[in-house]
Amino acid sequence: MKQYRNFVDGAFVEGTRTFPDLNPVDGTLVAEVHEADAALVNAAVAAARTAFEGPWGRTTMAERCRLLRAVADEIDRRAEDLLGAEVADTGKPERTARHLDVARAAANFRTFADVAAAAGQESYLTEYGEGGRALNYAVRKPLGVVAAIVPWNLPLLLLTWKLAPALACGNTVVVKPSEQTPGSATILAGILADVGLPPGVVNVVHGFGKDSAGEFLTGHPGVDGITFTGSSATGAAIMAAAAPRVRPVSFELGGKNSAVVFADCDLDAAVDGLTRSVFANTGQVCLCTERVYLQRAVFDEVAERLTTAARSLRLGRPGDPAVTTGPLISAEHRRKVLRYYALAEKAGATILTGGGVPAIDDELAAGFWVEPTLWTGLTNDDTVVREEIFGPAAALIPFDDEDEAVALANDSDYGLAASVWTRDIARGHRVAQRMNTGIAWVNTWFLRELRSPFGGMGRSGLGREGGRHSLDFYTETTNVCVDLC
Ligand code: NAD
Ligand code: 6OD
Repeated sequence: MKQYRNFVDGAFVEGTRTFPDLNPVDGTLVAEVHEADAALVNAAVAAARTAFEGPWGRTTMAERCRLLRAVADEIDRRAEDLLGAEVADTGKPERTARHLDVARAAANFRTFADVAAAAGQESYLTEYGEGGRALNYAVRKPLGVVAAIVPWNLPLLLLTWKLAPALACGNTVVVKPSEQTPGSATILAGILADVGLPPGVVNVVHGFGKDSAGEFLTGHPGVDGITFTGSSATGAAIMAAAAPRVRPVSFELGGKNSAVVFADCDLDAAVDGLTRSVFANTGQVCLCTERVYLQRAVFDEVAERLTTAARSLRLGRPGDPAVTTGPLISAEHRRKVLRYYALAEKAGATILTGGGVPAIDDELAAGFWVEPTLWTGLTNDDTVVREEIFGPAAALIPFDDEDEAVALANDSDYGLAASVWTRDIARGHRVAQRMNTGIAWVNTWFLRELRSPFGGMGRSGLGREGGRHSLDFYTETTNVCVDLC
């Protein structure tokens, strides 16, 4: 049986106990994962500290950027290994994993090498008193030992989104991948060692959150900053863990994202975009749309076309090129999603399609499948329209005018993403700017510019990452003021 071990101080290390890594497609065992206990997490943080205080702390930006580019090249070279691990752990179609997860991992390393290499520093010539002058300039320094905790939905994309800028800035890192998707992080640890990252610069500890590696790491006094992507509830727990030592945190959390579709939009493009935004990765992308607001004049047509699109999604094995949609990540997550399906019915929703567990081949029956689902007849007051489902489901809700659409979309505790569909470019800008979300797309969805700020408002997160915003989080700044008189 395949073993996924921890990676500490440049070596793969066993845990005192193991837990199973299951393939969500059919419930079979992918690997045994070695759980890091408190002592091993201590060792990982100590190794990261030693590496930070050693030669890594004295590397130049140019050296680190060269290493980042070498990592990207090695990711490309070992794409099939990473792809295999990602697909086995998540069950997502190979096409999705290849184009989204693995390609983005390499792009993350290249982008942050470019961003870091191009970053300047802030400086001011300050005039004071009677002809006095001083030079103020800000020096960026790495935070130190960074804890990076990531979820299971886009495991490699989200890990490298944090790791690349943290390393570019000169930090050392202890990574805690999701217990459900330990594979790609373990392979990446080997890649980092192969391209020459010194021992201790990146460590990977496996385990769970509570009473396990996650809590051991976030509560560790040797950690200088925490970057976390995951649920809002876990974000709150990590914030509490970081509070006593007032450590910086960066949070990318849950969403309850809206799409606003105006009657003047290009309907073909909107239906295509909505199909992707509701059902991509089986709805398990934090940016996925779960609330679709449709202008009344096109409500019936869009509802009908979206239903047809949902019904044409093909569930099945990741390697089948005709398959569009994989399973949910786990039995526990499926129970949660099905609870929302039941709540929608109880609230009187009309189920346009889906609503339950699909009929599927016997050999996949032990997998965690659910039907792509669309509802009408719900309002913003219903629980399923307020809480994040994180599954392939959305409620379609009518609106009459722009102000009503904006009010409905902004009526949420979350504020991660929105999309606006219209041919009226002025309205597109106007409505997008009024969205209380970290990102608002117009006539597209999940089109990413890695230098732009990414993050959420409200329960969706704290801070921004991406481009120079990542550099801001992964560094501390000393302002030097030199009197020139
Ligand atoms: P989760 O919060 O349950 O777990 C995320 C990670 O945190 C895992 O590695 C887990 O082991 C760890 N963890 C759990 N409890 C912990 C604790 N008390 N202390 C330290 N670590 C702990 O989230 P999930 O179920 O893995 O992921 C799905 C959630 O992530 C959804 O809410 C989704 O919206 C969100 N998400 C957000 C973004 C974003 O960019 N905003 C991206 C992806 C996923
Ligand atoms: O594209 C990104 O950089 C990013 N952080 C995406 C997050 C997706 C959430 O599931």
